[in-house]
Amino acid sequence: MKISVIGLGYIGLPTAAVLASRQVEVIGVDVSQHVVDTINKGEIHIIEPELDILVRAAVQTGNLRATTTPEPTDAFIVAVPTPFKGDYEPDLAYIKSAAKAIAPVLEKGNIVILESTSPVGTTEKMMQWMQEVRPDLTFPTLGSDDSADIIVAHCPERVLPGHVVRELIENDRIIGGVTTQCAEQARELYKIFVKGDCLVTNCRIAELSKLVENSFRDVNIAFANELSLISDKLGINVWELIRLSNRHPRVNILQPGPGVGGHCIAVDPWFIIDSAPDQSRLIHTARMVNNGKPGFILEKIRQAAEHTDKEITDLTIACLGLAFKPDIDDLRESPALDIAQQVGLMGFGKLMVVEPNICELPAGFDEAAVDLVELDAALAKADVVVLLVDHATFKAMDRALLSGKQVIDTRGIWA
Ligand code: SAJ
Repeated sequence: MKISVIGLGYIGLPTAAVLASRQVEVIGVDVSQHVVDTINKGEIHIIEPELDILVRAAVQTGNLRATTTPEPTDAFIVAVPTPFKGDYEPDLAYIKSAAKAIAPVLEKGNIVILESTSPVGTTEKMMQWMQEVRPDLTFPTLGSDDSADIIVAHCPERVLPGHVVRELIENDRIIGGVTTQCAEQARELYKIFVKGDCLVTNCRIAELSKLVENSFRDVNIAFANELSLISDKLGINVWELIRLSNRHPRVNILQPGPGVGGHCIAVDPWFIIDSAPDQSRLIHTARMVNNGKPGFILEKIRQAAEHTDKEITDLTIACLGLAFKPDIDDLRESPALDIAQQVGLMGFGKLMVVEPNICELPAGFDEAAVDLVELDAALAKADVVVLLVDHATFKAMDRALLSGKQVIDTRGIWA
C-alpha cells in the first residue's frame, strides 16, 4: 500500500513517519518548500521527542519522501490545520485546498481520510470539494450503504504534544466512516500502526467526539480557574482547597493556571459553539472563564508592584515561562506569552523573561525594555517574580531565592 499524508505538521509528520516505519511507502505532501526540503534531508522542522530519529530512519530507508505536489497513491490522509477566523468562526480553507489538490490524482478504490479537527459536517464538505473537481467519480453518502468509487472517513487525532509518537500508536482511535464500508476500510489502514482499539462509527459522531473531548477538558480547567477566582476573593489557598477536595472518591478537579493555551483546547470548543450557539452555554462560559484568566493575573501583577516601596519605573520584573504548557517550546495561543507581552507595556523599569526552551524572544516585545535571560540572572535582579509555566527547572529551583520579592505563582508550584 502507498499512502499520502497531506500536511506535514505536528500530526501529519509523526503519522507519516510511523507509517513509514511499518514498511509502508509514504509520500508526504506540504505546501512549504522549506518543510519538504528539511524532511527530504532526514531532518525535522518541529520539536517532538523521538520524531527526529523516526523521520531520519524513514527517509534513509526510502519509505518516506516529501513533495509539494500530490501524486497518485492508494490512500490520502489529510492532516492540515483548522484554525478559527477573527470572530471564532472555523476556517476550513486548508481542508478545502487539500481536497482540491488531491482530487485530480484520485483513482477508483482510493481512501481519503480527514484527520484534522473539524466542525460537524466537514467530512461531507470535503467530499463536495473533491466532487467539484472530479464529477466522473462517485463519493459515498452518509446514511446510505451504497458503495462508491472513493472511500471517505474522518479519524480525528487525539495525541498529546510531547508524547505524540507513543500516543499515536497506543491510543484508541475513533474511525468515522461516511458509510459502514468506509469505516471498515479506514480501520484496516489504522490497524497498520495503532495498537489501541479502533472504534468504528460515522463521520459526524467522530467529528463531534474530538471537539467534545477537548471541550470536556476546557470546561474542567475552567472550573479550576473559577475556583481560583473564588478562593482569591475569600482569602483561601486554592491549591490546598483542590488537593483536599480531590480526596473525595468521585471528585477530580484539574489545576488552575494563567489561562488555557495551545492550538487545540483553546480553539476546538469554538467549533461546537459556532454550530450550536444557543445550546452551548456551558462550553461558551468555560471559554470566557479561561480567556479571562490572563486579565486577572495582570491585575495581580499591578497590585504586587504597588506593594513594593519603589516606583514601577524603578522595578525589575521577571516572567518565568512563555510556553503554553510545561517542558515544551510551543508558544501557540500561550497565555504565558500573552501575559509577558502585556507586562512589557505596564511601565516596569526592566522586564526579564526566562524560557529555557527557546533561544530568542518571539515578536511582540519592545526589545529595548526586555531581556531573555537565565533563571539565576532573573532571580538575582527581580523585585517581582511571576511564575507562568510549571517547567521542571522552575519546580526544582531553590525557593529561598524568592525571599524578599513579590511573587505571583500562577501554577501553584511554590504554594
Ligand atoms: N491546563 C491547565 N490546567 C490543567 C491542565 C491543563 O491550565 O489542569 C492548560 C495547560 O497549561 C495548557 C492547556 O490547558 O495551556 C492545554 O494543555 P493540555 O495538556 O490539557 O492539552 P493539549 O492542548 O496539549 O492537548 C489536548 C489533548 N486533549 C485532551 O486531553 C482532551 C490531546 O489529547 C489532544 O490530541 C490535543 O489537545 C489536540 O490535538 O486536540
